[in-house]
Amino acid sequence: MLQDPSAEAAELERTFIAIKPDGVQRGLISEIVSRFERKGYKLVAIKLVVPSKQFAEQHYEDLKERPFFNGLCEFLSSGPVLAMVWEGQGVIKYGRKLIGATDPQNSEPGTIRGDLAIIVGRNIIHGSDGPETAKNEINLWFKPEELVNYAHNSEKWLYGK
Ligand code: IDP
Ligand code: MG
Repeated sequence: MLQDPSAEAAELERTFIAIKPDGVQRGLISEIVSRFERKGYKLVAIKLVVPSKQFAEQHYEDLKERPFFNGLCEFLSSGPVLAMVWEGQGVIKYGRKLIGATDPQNSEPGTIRGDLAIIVGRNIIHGSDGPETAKNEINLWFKPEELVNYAHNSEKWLYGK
């Protein structure tokens, strides 16, 4: 049963995480990547990109009625963004916990935004907020061939199988 590849596939969960231009410019890439890596999640895709404004608008489409939408999209497209896909059991929901509340004024200490950011407009990181958005965002930012399927040696220690 544990050897059944279809059972393994059912457990596979992936989320889209991006370090925004402020996080990149502030030299926080390794700090942020290491928090996901040390938790035990598996990095399956990573690239540094400068998204166009139109691409940023697509990414944040659900926020287009909000007053900060234009500034947000201007900012996301203002410089390099580190786009990543992380995999692991529960990574979508727990990834959001690692990131912390949207407004760093409300993010708990110990979270990425709580420890490393001060204002909501410069909160350094994005993470998918659910399974549907994770799927859409991964498809928006990455081509299928950019996602790397591989076994990680740590998995048997992380998951006990
Ligand atoms: P999230 O990034 O925690 O998922 P969302 O509500 O999806 O939060 O908002 C997307 C991004 O828009 C936030 O990360 C933040 O950069 C920005 N944002 C959200 N609310 C405000 C606001 O009230 N003023 C300015 N920027 C905001
Ligand atoms: Mg969001």
